[in-house]
Amino acid sequence: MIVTLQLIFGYLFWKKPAKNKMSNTERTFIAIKPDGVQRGLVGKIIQRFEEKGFKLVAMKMIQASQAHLEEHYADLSKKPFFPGLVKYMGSGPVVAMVWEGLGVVKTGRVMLGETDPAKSLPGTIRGDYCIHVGRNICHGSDAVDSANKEIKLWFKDAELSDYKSCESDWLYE
Ligand code: IDP
Ligand code: MG
Repeated sequence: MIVTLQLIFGYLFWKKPAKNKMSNTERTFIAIKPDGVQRGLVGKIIQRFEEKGFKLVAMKMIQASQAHLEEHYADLSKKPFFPGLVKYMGSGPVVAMVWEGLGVVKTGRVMLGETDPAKSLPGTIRGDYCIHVGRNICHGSDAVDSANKEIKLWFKDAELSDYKSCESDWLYE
């Protein structure tokens, strides 16, 4: 009897984990595109994420294959600019990174600015450092699900570092 009551109360008052609960360990995939690398903007872009307080979890320089880039941009495969986009992204090395922190996917996109640099506000990466939509120097995942997919596509599990940042107690209450 007591067990049954416990089960009923347990079920009624059990707090389901919120599906979209924000987490300090949310991760996003950020890449500095070939033009960002060629134009010497790697340090500046990394600095913005570091100074914000996000934690660098993985980073590598890689010249991606056509097949890899076609998979990365699969959602855009019907767009007229798709072949040019894949060619541009494969035209040189990119710096691929994983950054971690509360709301990092959404905030990362805000820090990047709009897809079209002409519509990006000053103070954003694209607003400050580039001009044309086809040469917008950086990539950032647009949602938590796509971030997780992109991280899997670009990094092996063993390449993701698991460490506690010494800043974390001063960044989060
Ligand atoms: P995002 O990078 O801001 O998420 P998406 O719409 O996902 O923007 O497009 C992916 C990339 O495709 C852009 O970052 C840009 O490099 C390129 N792109 C998007 N629209 C155009 C266009 O109209 N012309 C040329 N390239 C484009
Ligand atoms: Mg996108």
